[in-house]
Amino acid sequence: MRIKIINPNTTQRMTDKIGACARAVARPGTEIVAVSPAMGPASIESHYDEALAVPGLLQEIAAGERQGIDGYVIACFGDPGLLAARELAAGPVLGIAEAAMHLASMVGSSFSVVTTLGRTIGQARHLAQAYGMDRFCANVRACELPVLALEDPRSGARERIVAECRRALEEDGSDVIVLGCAGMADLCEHVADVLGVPVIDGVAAATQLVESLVNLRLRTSKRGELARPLPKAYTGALQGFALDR
Ligand code: 5HY
Repeated sequence: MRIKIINPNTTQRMTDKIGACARAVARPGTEIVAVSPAMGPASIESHYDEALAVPGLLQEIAAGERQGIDGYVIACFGDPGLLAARELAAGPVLGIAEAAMHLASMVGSSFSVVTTLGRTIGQARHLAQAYGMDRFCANVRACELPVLALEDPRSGARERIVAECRRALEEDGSDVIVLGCAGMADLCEHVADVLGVPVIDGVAAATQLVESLVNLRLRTSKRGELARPLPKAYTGALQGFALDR
């Protein structure tokens, strides 16, 4: 089975880390292809960044359809372009926020999301609502860390994330932690060891869930809303996005 993990930001160092974390949980026989699009933002920290990350992400989905990819993971906690990607792909597509929240709801009574910048809290809350996970989501918190600080060993990111996760358990009444950025994937085990509660990284969660869906031969239904988009012309910089059928 071949699974494509798409980091919609263009920071290759983070993509390499995400790929390594996915391979660490993938089953034998699963090939993980981890990519960043040729175009997009260096990090995604706003609605503007998210919107501009989607065309590159969709180019990678379209390429995956030509490469015989069985399933996809969108490795950004905003799950940007998830439904558009599902329309384009035959196989299953999961977002890391969606996967992490669903697994969190199965191993505790409520979870807290710990994310990077405060300005992304709204998007995480919005996704919890959209996925019907808001009744399990005790709170969404931020460490006020820029996403790319996660790639800088001198930033003290790990200590700040552990501290915020500890505060979440003390103040939110939650018993599970969801890490709110793909760039935190490599910290999951450490945070779980320190705090002694389930800590969920969406990259690992989504990788295993996509594997399960493919194994169960479950693919996105093309009957209604998520059917392949109808062919039409796109102009300007988007000309290349026209679909043949
Ligand atoms: C992410 N941004 O997972 C999100 C995290 C965030 O570039 N990768 C990013 O803060 O929304």
